[in-house]
Amino acid sequence: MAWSEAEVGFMRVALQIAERGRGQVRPNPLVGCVLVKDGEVVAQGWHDHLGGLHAEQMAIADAEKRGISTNGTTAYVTLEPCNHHGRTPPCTEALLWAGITSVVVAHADPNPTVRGNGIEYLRREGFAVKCGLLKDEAAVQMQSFMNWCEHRRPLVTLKIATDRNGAIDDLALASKRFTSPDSLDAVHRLRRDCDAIIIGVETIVRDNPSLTVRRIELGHGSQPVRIILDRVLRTPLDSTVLADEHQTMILHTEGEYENITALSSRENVEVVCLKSADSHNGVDLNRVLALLGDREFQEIMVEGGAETARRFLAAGLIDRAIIIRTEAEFTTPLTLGIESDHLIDKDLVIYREVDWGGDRVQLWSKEKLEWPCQNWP
Ligand code: AOF
Ligand code: ZN
Repeated sequence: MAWSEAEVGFMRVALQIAERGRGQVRPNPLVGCVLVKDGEVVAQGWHDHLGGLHAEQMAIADAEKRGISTNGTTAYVTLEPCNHHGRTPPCTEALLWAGITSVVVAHADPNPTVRGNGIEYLRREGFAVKCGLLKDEAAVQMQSFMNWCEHRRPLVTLKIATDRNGAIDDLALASKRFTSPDSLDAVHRLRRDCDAIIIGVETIVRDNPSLTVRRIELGHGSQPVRIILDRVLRTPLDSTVLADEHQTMILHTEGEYENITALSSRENVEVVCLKSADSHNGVDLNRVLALLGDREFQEIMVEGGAETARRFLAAGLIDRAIIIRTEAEFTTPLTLGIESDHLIDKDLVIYREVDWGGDRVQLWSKEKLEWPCQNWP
């Protein structure tokens, strides 16, 4: 279909305002909508937070607030309007009641419970409907939602921080932060965008991290669930991730473990046994992703340590990698054992190199997977 410059411009605005929901609407996708009358945007809306209005309904409410009639307007919306009663009533009906007569859609909704029906409904009700404007851009913007609808699994981002020689830890020093404040902010933004953070138990034992979003506003978002890969259940009972009020999940393999009762009795802690084909290999990572997919987790991050990172990479389960190389130099270095070649072997390519407050950062992603947005995280 040939699109006019004006149409492209309107959909670009819709995509831009959809970004305002980033980190706030999971497991829903980012969606934006503008209402156009006489060649001008007269109202706009976006999906702002989970349980909040859908983009179309917010745009209609925006018009009402400004005293503008929605009669005869055209809606440009980045996702096919829903036609189901979910957390909100159907957007299709809202568009109808508002007297909107044309709808331009960027991307069909791949969610099986709403798929196709929205556009069908609108056509049946006499709307002029056009689809596919800036479809690829919309697909990138909601890629974790799209990926989840198709595969029922989360996308996995590996984050690694190293010293100037590629070591991830200094065995001579107590654990401390060594990345720049800008890098730390970026990591917290990334955490806010993730449903879960995965770490190996060794990292819990050595660093006792809290793995929460603290440096930036959480807004309507929720803290990511901390997931500990802990084959034989040795997470210390006084770990920070157990002591605070946020959620932690501990995944172990079959066996009799002393502290299982103490761990399971914590309100914020869930202990799950995953069968492992080979007990020496630790928790089966494919099963981990399947479990998280069942819970509608769409975006997760692997934050360490070295063994966990290597196992995820070896299994070909890394979709993106963020490698932060600092100026620090460790005296007793613990090397990571992951070089560029290993990433390339697993079909990852460098998307971009950036500077985060003096740290040199490589952003990698699977060959056909676009980076979620220009300035992400
Ligand atoms: C729209 N406009 O702005 C969004 C849509 O649980 P609910 O009721 O919020 O519905 C969530 C589903 O609706 C979500 O999985 C996706 O298929 C669609 N999202 N639809 O018409 C919107 N966010
Ligand atoms: Zn809707």
